[in-house]
Amino acid sequence: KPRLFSGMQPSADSLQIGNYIGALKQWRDMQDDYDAFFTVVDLHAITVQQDPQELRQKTRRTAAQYIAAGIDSTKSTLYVQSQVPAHAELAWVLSTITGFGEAGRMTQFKDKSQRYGTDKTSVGLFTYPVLMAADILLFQAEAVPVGDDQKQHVELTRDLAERFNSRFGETFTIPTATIPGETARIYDLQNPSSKMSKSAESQAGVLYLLDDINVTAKKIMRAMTDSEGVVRYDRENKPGVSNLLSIQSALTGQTITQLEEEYAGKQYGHLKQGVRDAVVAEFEPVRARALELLEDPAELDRVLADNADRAAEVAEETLKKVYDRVGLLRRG
Ligand code: AQP
Repeated sequence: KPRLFSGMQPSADSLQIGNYIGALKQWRDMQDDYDAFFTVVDLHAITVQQDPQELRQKTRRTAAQYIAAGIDSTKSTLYVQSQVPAHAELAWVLSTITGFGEAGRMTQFKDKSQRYGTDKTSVGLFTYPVLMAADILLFQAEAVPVGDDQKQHVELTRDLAERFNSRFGETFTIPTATIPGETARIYDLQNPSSKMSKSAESQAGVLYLLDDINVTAKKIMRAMTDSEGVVRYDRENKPGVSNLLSIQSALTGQTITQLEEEYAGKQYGHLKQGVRDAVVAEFEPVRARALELLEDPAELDRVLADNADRAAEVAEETLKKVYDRVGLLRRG
């Protein structure tokens, strides 16, 4: 089977619906057709300040949400990034073939560094995409299912793989980002011109997988819309309504056009109720299962450790090849 790699940062207690639609849902749908590696990328999460106790909890919680959403750790490899040292080791090698200007063009870095200011922006945040390239290339992944916001990082990964291959000989498989169609990017419900983020400053417009279902329902009913009163998709002029349509479409599989027809002549309240019902139906069982899994952290840690062993085997093989190609003197 072809290889697949993807991951998410344990940067909050709960994943949000953008992570679910952009990544997790795709993962679940693809895991049967691929030899898949799903990682909780804790080394990425520490590129911004984290509380150490909380980080461990968030890492477990993220893993529990993967399993609760349907990732099967007997079919796919589900592990924690820092438990496989090859990630950091390959990242170093790749950083030596990454241009400073090239890394500086990444829009996620530009956005985040603007948010944090120069003093709080770490070098790690700058080299984040290089670590991501290492994650993907270690597993010789062909497919990388991500949300639209990560497309640029996967492009960089491809460039680095091609550069390494041409400089040192064929080593890496060139990966492709698989991005879910027109509904790939989900926006904040209160600020529909910005991407929804799990570590957003205000939680009012973020739909968290582990939120109480009533809280989720309320956030949807209070979502920002506009004064036109017509349910139609127009990302530029009607970002709030368009976002709600995207969410419902992604969860129910109905097209945007079908939804526009369904809501023709109806008010925004109807749209919000439709979205609420779709989200609640999807989230309720995932939330219940995740909370159940978190009641036995020792068992969860055991599954993660077993899976990390499996991942390390594959990763070590690639790393060894890379060290040889680059000319590092190996122990006999
Ligand atoms: N709003 C979104 N719409 C669609 N997809 C999204 N993803 C994230 N937000 C949206 C996808 O979720 C995966 C996990 O991403 P990550 O945790 O590595 O980091 P991120 O992209 O920075 O996600 P967040 O939620 O915004 O996290 P924080 O707040 O920690 O930065 C990726 O596949 C991403 O595309």
